[in-house]
Amino acid sequence: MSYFQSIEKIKYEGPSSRNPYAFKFYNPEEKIGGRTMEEFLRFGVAYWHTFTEDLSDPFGIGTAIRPWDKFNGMDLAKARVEAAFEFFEKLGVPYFCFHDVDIAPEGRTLRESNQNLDIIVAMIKDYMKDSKTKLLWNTVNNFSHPRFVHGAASSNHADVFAYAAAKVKKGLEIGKELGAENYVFWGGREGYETLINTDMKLELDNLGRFFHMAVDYAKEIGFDAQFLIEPKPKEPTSHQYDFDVASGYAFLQHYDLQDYFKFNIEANHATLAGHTFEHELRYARVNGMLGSVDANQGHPLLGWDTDEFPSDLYTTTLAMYEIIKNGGLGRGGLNFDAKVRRGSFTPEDLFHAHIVGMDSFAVGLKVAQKLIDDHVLEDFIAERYSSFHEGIGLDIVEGKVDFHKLEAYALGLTDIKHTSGRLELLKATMNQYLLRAYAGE
Ligand code: XLS
Ligand code: CA
Ligand code: CA
Repeated sequence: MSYFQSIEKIKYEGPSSRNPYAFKFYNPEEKIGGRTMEEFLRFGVAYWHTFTEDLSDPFGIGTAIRPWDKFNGMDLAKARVEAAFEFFEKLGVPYFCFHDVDIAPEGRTLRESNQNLDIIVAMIKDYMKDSKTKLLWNTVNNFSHPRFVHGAASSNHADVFAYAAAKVKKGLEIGKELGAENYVFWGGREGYETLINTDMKLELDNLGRFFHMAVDYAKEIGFDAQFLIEPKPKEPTSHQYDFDVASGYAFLQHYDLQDYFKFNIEANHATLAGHTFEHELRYARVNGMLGSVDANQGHPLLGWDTDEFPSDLYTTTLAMYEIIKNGGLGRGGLNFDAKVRRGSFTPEDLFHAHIVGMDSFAVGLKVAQKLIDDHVLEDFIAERYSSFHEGIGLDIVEGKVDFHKLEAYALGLTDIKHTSGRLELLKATMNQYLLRAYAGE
């Protein structure tokens, strides 16, 4: 049975194509900086937003019309797997990602939930044999069910800590079974609403213990995926413990976990934290902690996690700049943790959404590579910091001075000459590079 019968395989047709079911910029075989776009971008489809999501919001029920709507329970779970692999094939994506509850319904007991998972995981494994699409990462949903009302590993209730551990244990086993490249921990409800009922120290220590147990269990079963923490500052709790990369990195170092984790950076979470997407990528990169990316975008006027498909070329360019400078994402990829808008409820919209996301990152890759090849930002930045390349600056960098020497030097200064930061000139140059890529140059 076909779920997307009217849609053919999406092909690259180039910037002038008017075919809505074609890539205009994403050309999987095109080589950029020595690697094909497909190898470099490592796109992934988020199972939850594409196959499970019904597009409901706090003010209205779901609007999504999906060809698998007629099924229920385990039949629905199976239909979604069939639809998913048809979608992956038609879109030509190399990866997908899921939470446990996206692929199989929860049972009345943990045992029953695990049995449901076993059936669907076996089915997915079977489909993966004939598909080029692999598992970028999996995770477990330890936040939706009422048992997680006060958190999971940071819950006040020890039974919930145990239940959450059992679910992650199963998640790690599933990751191993399906050959996942990474395993993600997003905070979910790991945070708090108010300090007047919260033991923050115990919650943080418990989170640290939980992650160590996960590391130990992965080692025990020989699951060698890269572990990833996905920071988010708020939502659902008002204070999430993994606020951003900087606070997440401090947490990992404090609990001696920094060697086992990297970060999965989501664009919308970065902006919720009051940062740019590229800030989070840079912070992770310069600390050797950039693992993977949740490729989406927030709405500039809304203060919550809208998870829109990425279309802002300026941002995708700056993001790809960081990723190229990182030497790629290694085992990570660009997962479209993004959902179509509530008004875009047809199955066709799922294709349009992924096409705009893939094309936007392809443009970002091309423009960023060109900027790097031409040393546009590098030369300017090197010149801007040139005072550290010689004299007192070089002595500072090489650790040859102390406050006494710096004071003696400063006392002899009469005039400090600054140069312009040339922000507007650099933005104009960026626009030039972006428009040249649009013209196919
Ligand atoms: C929610 C998160 C979540 C993680 C995986 O805001 O983005 O979907 O990516 O649990
Ligand atoms: Ca995410
Ligand atoms: Ca999100």
